[in-house]
Amino acid sequence: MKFGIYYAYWEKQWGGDFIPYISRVKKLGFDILEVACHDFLHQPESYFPRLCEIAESEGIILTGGYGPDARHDISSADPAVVEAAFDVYRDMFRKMELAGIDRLGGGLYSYWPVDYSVPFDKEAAWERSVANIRKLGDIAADYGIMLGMEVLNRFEGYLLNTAEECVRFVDEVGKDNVRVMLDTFHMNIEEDSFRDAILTAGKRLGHLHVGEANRRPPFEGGRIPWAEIASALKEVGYDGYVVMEPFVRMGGQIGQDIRIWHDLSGGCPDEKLDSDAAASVAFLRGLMNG
Ligand SMILES: [Mn+2]
Repeated sequence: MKFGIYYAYWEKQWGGDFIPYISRVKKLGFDILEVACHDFLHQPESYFPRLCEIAESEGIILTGGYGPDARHDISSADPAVVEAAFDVYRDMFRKMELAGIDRLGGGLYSYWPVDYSVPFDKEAAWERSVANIRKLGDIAADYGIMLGMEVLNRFEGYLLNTAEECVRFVDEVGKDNVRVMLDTFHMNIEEDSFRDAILTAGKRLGHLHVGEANRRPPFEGGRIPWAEIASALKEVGYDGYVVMEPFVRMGGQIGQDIRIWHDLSGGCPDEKLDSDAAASVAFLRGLMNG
């Protein structure tokens, strides 16, 4: 198994320059750097081959995360919004290919975070989403990209809240490159059992995010049953990536979107964030590869 971390651990705004994180995460003991594809639209074309080259030279794998804006909601009832979504994804996939990124995960089947002041019809959104993700899966396949349908908790999304729902969704879509994606932070809220959720996903599991219940990096003795998760992953023969997605600092658009209203970092310097991440990946590696 390979292990990664989402760059946003150190940031307050989405996007920006991911290149400095490549050597940093390598030094900390990771195999993978997950980047945000939110503003690939605004990056100059020349950025992506450079990103690819530097990652390759460091031996770091890049993966992509994306929480679609409401203006790019593929499940929308407004055809203009859906068309805008396809345009954004096409551009993103092309740039991902240039950057050597072969998988994208997140609430791609809807938008994020959901605005509950706007009324919605889950059944109708589900139908539109299945039909449009089917098309999106074919487009992604042209760029060699796998799409992870990330199951989100009720406060952030309404379409896919459990592994069972996601399996049903992915089966309706019926594309090999459209897979189930789980995240222990969301599972902790919605699933009865971590093990059962992973077994339910089974071979359809395409990507996994890990984090504590309060989104700290996983640690031994934390509140999430890491040994149970490791053994369930082994049981289903999961050979994909395990990417931690910690958020501990307040502020910026990231703090706003993630709802961080108290400082979980204790105001620590970046060096402490680094050592916590290094300890976390060593722990996961020992547990899951052991
Ligand atoms: Mn996640």
